[in-house]
Amino acid sequence: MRTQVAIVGAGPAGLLLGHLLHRAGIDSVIVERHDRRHAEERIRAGVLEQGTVDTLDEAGVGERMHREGLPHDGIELLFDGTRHRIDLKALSGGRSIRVYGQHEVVKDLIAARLESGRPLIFEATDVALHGLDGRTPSLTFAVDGEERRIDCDYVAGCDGFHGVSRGAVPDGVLKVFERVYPFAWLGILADAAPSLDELVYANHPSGFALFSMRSDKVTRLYLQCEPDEDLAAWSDARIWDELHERLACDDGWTPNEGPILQRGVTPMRSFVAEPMRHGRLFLAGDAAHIVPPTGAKGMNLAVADVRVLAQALAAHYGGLGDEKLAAYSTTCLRRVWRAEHYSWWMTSMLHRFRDNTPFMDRLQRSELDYVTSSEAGGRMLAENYVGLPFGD
Ligand code: RFL
Ligand code: PHB
Repeated sequence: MRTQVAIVGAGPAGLLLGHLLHRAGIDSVIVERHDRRHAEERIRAGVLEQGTVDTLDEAGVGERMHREGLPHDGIELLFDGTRHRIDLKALSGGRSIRVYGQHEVVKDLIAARLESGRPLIFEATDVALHGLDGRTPSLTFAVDGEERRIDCDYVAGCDGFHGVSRGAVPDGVLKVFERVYPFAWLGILADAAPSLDELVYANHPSGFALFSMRSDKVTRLYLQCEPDEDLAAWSDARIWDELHERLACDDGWTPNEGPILQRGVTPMRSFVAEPMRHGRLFLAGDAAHIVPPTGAKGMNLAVADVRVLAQALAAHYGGLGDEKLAAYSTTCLRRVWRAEHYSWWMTSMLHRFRDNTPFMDRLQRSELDYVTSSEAGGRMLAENYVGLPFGD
């Protein structure tokens, strides 16, 4: 089999890249390790930046997102028992966010892919990348025990943090920057109507908590926990007690309880591999970088990367030269590092660090006070939260 661009991974990055290339008349094959159900049901991100919403709209896959996604113009920061609203829209010159589950974006993109008639191969095992340094790279893998091979012009490594693409770059080429945080998030999805229509980020002496949602019937909640937390030690009653305690407000607001539909523990990490290109391989999304979820940036960065990559490949195949392909890594890394800093900053401001001294606690409290009382402080948070405009 031959194609122009072989894409490893059918997460938001791989699927959107395939779709943008299709719209530019460029052929691709998407190869995914898991089955379709797994891709469509994995609960992960929920916040779409303005630029992500715009990108999905321009790509013609935003219809259900507009119908079912929830527009949000603000978020709330909760500390010392009081909620403080950050007016995202007013502070960012009219930009805002939309709450719409990543798995819903993935469903919309899979539907668009199937409609395009271009190949999307699920349950591919032993995916391997070859010839990245030369002019004729290829992918090999197996489906139902049968060996397959795809020859291509370029490979897009969109296979997430634990994929194979980044590892296909020869040793010593990539420079890795990393920070692992001494805590994780215990996340639940509850069959309960959200008791507030904005997200609440809480800094509490017992640890961070986040109130979010997926629809007007489903609440999404997170608790800071130990990195090696044993889920079995968390009964439903313990989870709700802890959520009510950390999200307690002086105006009596608290999340609604309901049956817990899903639960899981997410480790927290900052990670960047540079450069995001090696020969004919382009890394995009979590394959190249990870942020802790506090800034809600991961999926948005994946979308931003493939937007740049699709434009660069369109220029190449359209005879407009390879300047954009050559600039891919530098262009993406500028946005990536802004999001890395922002996500680290939000994480540092909102979590309890075991070894925090009383001095550090006071600094954290002062920072929260500053961003919620100074227009300049609020603007910095808001501008980054809604996402910086694309430079194209
Ligand atoms: P993905 O989504 O991990 O997709 C990679 C795909 O590649 C497949 N794959 C392979 N396929 C073939 N061969 C192999 N060897 C393969 N290895 C892996 C995988 O099966 C998968 O289908 O990466 P992508 O596309 O780069 O997308 C990144 C996002 O998924 C991620 O950044 C976000 O989920 C992060 N994130 C959030 N991002 C936001 O923008 N806003 C949020 O509000 C937000 N909240 C979150 C989050 C992530 C979380 N978790 C669970 C890590 C909240 C949480 C709790
Ligand atoms: C979510 O709804 O899953 C979510 C929202 C905001 C975040 C992280 C996750 O910062």
